[in-house]
Parts: sequence; C-alpha cells; structure tokens
Amino acid sequence: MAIEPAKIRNIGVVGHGGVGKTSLVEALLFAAGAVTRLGRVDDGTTTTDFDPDEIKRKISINTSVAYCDWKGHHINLVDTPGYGDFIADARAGLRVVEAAMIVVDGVAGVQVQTEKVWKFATDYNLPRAVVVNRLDRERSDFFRTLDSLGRRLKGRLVPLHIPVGEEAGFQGFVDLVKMKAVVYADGKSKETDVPAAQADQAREYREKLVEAAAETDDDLLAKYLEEGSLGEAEMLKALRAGIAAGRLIPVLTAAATRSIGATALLDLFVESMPSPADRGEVSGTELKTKQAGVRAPDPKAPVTALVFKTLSDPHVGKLTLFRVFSGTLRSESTLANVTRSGKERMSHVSWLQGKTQKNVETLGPGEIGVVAKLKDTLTGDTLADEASPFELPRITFPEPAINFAIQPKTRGDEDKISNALARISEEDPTVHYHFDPETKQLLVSGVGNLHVEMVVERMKRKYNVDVNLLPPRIPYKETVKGRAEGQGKYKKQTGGRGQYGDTWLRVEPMVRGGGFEFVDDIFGGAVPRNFIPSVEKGVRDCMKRGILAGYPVVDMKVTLYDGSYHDVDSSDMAFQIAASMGLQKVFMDAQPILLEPIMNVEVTGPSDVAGDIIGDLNSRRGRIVGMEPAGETAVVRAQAPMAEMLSYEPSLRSMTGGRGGYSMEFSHYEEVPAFLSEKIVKEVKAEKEKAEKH
Ligand SMILES: Nc1nc2c(ncn2[C@@H]2O[C@H](COP(=O)(O)OP(=O)(O)OP(=O)(O)O)[C@@H](O)[C@H]2O)c(=O)[nH]1
Ligand SMILES: [Mg+2]
Repeated sequence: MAIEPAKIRNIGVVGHGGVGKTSLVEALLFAAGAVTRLGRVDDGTTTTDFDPDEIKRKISINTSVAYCDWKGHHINLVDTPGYGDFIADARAGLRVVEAAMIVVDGVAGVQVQTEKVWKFATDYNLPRAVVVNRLDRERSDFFRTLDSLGRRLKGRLVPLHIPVGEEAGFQGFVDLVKMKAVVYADGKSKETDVPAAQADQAREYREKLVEAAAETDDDLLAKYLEEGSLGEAEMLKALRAGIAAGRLIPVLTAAATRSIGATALLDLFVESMPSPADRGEVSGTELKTKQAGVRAPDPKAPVTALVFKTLSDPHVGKLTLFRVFSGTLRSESTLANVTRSGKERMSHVSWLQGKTQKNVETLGPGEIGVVAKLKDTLTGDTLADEASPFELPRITFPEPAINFAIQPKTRGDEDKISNALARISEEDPTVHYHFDPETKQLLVSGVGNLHVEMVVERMKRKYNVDVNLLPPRIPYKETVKGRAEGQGKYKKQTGGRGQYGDTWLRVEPMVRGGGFEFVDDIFGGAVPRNFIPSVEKGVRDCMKRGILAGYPVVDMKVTLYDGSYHDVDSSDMAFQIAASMGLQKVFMDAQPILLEPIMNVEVTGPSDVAGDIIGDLNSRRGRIVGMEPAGETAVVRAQAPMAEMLSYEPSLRSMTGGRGGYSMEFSHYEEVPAFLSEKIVKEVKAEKEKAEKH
C-alpha cells in the first residue's frame, strides 16, 4: 500500500559545507527510532554518507535519502552536499521536496553556499526552516547568527527557539510557542520551566513571534493591535499557515551530534510543512499535444516521476533515485522515459535508508524511491505511463568550469578509461569529457579541482584504472586587437586536374562576446557564388582550431573582399584551404591576443585575516570589488583570472586555519597580459611538438 500523500513530508536538507546536515539527518533518524545507533560523520558511520569517498573525506558528495516515521507521518530526508563543487546536487534535491531545512553553523553564520541554497529554495518557491546548528561549539552565538541571517537572506525570519546555555554549556532551548524550556542531559530531553535568568529575553522573543504570526493575516493583525495579544490557538494556526506558505521562516536551535533539537524539528515538519497533497498539482508538458499541462498528486492518475539522482556501482549496477508526482508506481511495471523516448522496466522499487533498500510493492504520489538497472535513464529525466506521456521540467546542471588532461598510467588503458568516464558522467551530469585531437589529450572537465580529483579516485576504486592528472587546462580563447588584410592562395598542379583557390580576407575585432561574423563583399564574381560557403567554412574551421596557440578564435569579423578562380581547377576544397591559409596569415598581422576566463570570487574568512586574503588575491592578479566585515567573519568579493585561482584552496586553508570558504563562478573573458601570453604560446607549441613526435 502506498502512503497517503497527506501523510508524507519530503524535506530537503541543504546548507554550506560542513555545517552538520548529515549529522542532523542522523539525529532525526535516531530520534524517530529509524536507526538504533547515532552514527557519526567522524567515524564514517552515518546513514547518509556511505560512499567510500564520503567516509574518507568526511564530507557529503552525493545526495542521499533516508526516511523515518513520526507521529503517523512518513518523513523523507534528502541529505545534500554543501561543498561548492557538488552544490548542483542540492539544487536537484530541492526539486523533489516540499520544504527545505537550511542548516547554518552557529559559529560562521551565513556562508557562500548558504546564500546559494537560499536562492534555489526561492526559485522553487519552497517554504523553509533555518536550523542554527553546532551551538555547542566554542565561539558559537545564536543571536549573532540570527543577525547575519537577517542581514544576508531575504525573508521574514522568526525564531521559534532561544538557546539555553552556550558553547560547551549549551543544553537546549526555550520553546517560544509553549514557553517551556527543553533541556538535554545524557541524550535525554526534559521539559522544564523557562530559566528565571532568561524569562525577560524569552518574553521579548515570544512577543516577536506573536507579532509575526499576526502579520500573516490582516484581520488578525487588527485584532492584535487592538487587544495587544492573540489567543493561543489562533496564534498557532496563523504561525503554522505562515510557515507552510513560506511567509514566515522559523529559526530553530540544534546541536546535531548531541541530538539537541531533533524532536522539535520532526514536530515542525509534521505540523507546519506542506505535504505533497498540500502542494497540489505540478506543471509540465502533455507530450501527446505538446501543450502545457498539470498532474495532481492523485494515486489514480497516470504515473509521473522525476529522476533526481543516478548512482552507479560496478557491482550493483545503476541506481536511479526518483520521486513520484502523480499516480501509483508498481514494482515490475514498465514505464516510458519520455525525455529520451525509451521504455524502462521498473523491476524492484524500494525506499532508501541511506545505502539500504527496502523493497515495496507500490509508490504513490509524493513518495521517493529507487530502482536498479534502468537502461538509458539519466538524472533529470521523467518516467511516465506510456499511455499518458507527460514531461516534468528537466533539471539543469552547471557548465563545467575547469578542464584537466588525463593520461593512462598503463599504456593500452584508453578504452577502459573512456568506459569508466562514460559511467561516471552518467552518474554525475557535471562531469564532461572529450578527446582533443589537437593536443591528442583526453580532457575531463568538472566544477572544481576537488570534483575532478574525485573523478580520478572513482575511476581507480570502482573501475580499476589508474590515471595521471596533468595540470588543468585553462579554456583560453584567441582574438585580434587590430585590423589587417591579405591574400590566401592555394594552387597545385600535379598531373591531371589541379587545385586553385584564391581569397583576399580582412579581419577586424568585434566587441567582447560578439562571436563571429562573416561578410561576403565580393563584386563582379571574383569568387563565384557557389564557392563562398566554402570560404566561410575554411574560415570557421580555422577559427575553431585556433591560430596563435590552438585555442578557438572569437569576437572577430572576417570579410571576403576579393579573389580569383580557375574554370577547371577551382573546387570547394581548394577554396576552403585557401581561406584557411589566408586567415592564418592575416590573423597574425592583426595584433592577435589571448583571452582568459575571469572568475567572480567570493571568499569568507575570519575578519582578522581579511588583510591577508586581500593581499593574496592581489598577488593573483585579482581585483577586489567589495569587502564586507560581518562581525567575526569578513566577506571579500573579487574578480580574478581562473589561471591564478586553481591552487586557491590550499592557500586559503593555510591562511585561515581551515576557517575560510570560497565560491567561484565564471564571469567574462579578458585579455591575457602580454608577458604571460608569450609564455602560454611557447608552452602550447612545445606540447604540440611533443605530441607530434609520438
Ligand atoms: N560540535 C559539534 N559538531 C558538529 C555538530 N554537527 C556536526 N558536527 C561536526 O561537524 C562536522 C561536519 O558535519 P557533517 O554532518 O558532515 O556536515 P554536513 O553539513 O553534512 O557537511 P557536507 O555534507 O560535507 O556539506 C563533523 O565533524 C561533525 O561531527 C554539532 O552540533 N556540534
Ligand atoms: Mg553531509
């Protein structure tokens, strides 16, 4: 029997790296009795960090799912990674839930990825709760964190708790709804009166809570202003409705590793967060008519399910994690992958408790499940009834930001490598790879350094191929700064029919981002009409291969203004070659330059080392664009060349003693300074020569 949609809560657990999401999920599972032991990230024993890479590095890399029962409700917890390289998983995870639990660190407050996941939740219109975790740590401060939340995140934040005790003495919280304290000792909680020393503070925050609840409804607000208070039931109803609608964002306290705050969160999910039934219809496309349509969370409707994660393992095979939005999905049924037009057999469908599968007969609307061994289904695809195909909006993933060349350690391993990469990129849509014929190298691209390193580790562990990672390749581009013109002529007379093409080309720079423009300025048939596309093709091919250093040429206008032909010997090929030869020459006369990618960088770190962070960014040719001291943490915003930021992570770690964080995003292209440009051109030439010798 599938579970009634009204009795399901799907919660996405998101936040910056290392704030305690996985630990908190563990605490929730433990509090609800779904696990009998409280696992620990530091021991590699949590339910949701089970991958060997996760255990080794003590961070989450993949989204994973666990469930528990609480007061007659089935709660699915979607634990997502917080590390920047893997944040796309958090976004995909939020596509399949009704609410987000945003975890922040009680020491660091709002961090780079906090703002990112906040935006994802806003994009998907999700109600959310904020949990201030790790309140037992030295230098943690609930009120300072609250302040940083208020300054940096948009939304009506309202504390439901204030902490009792602080740092190592953190014992629990005052529940501002009940006006009772919940204190923990030896892992057990006890409800007591509000400590006398905190009575005033509790009253003050309780008043803010009532006011916030009243503000969600005009009539209620009028009554509150008139009478100065609200009835208990009325207040609670308004508060819950406000939270469910996302108009109020509750802030709670926690210390996951001590289980503090877990039951309060479970109660909040059940009482205030929407169920799949509350969420109602989802939009998508009716594929028979190609019209926009909707699907209701109705067990009798046609099946529609969205794949939000794919895991692959050489032993178990492929695992596909999905969420049902409508209909009842049965084990042993066949569904259509409407995104790729194929059929898939849903052999055994299961719930997931971390890595453990629990077989179920059916999955109804709102349920999250897993199935093994689908053939062609990838993350973001929709699975639906063949008779009633309906596609949900696809999940998009960020473009890769960084390229590495890889080399087999053992000769002859090339096939094994491509096979492994094919499987890995199937599992992780942010991994791309291709062979570069120019340098004869296999390039792997990913979101960041760590991401690509992990790909290499996975190749070794799961697919048993060892590769060397060569230094990352920066995706430079080429362009010109000046104008030039000249001839490209190709003439060959060998035996029978010869080859003849003759073109006169002019090149001019275009604005940055202008791309490419080809102008045909031939009068009087100097180059016959039918050969002009060949000239353009020759130009385009040559630009793609690059001229100065083998990087694609961009932002350039090329005009064909003259030429000549031969009645017999001229051919498409001859004109292509002539144009390509001409362009290579003219390009070099037009002040060629290299362009490099510039990144937007945001660094957070302790304020006392902000000066070092800025100095270091300057030495990396960075431009500081903003600096925001935020109490003990400072935020520095800068633009810096990608080439200088590849090795940023270890430097930041050593500058901040591990207390810093950063995120980086592509911004635009800029000219590479001349002294560096020369060096790059030389290196590429040397590389090419080496490749040719092989
Ligand atoms: N003192 C203290 N440490 C905590 C608490 N919660 C988590 N930690 C520790 O913080 C570290 C990170 O915890 P995780 O649960 O892995 O954090 P996460 O947010 O899941 O991290 P990612 O998934 O990698 O983003 C681990 O060493 C935990 O033991 C807490 O409440 N108090
Ligand atoms: Mg985690």
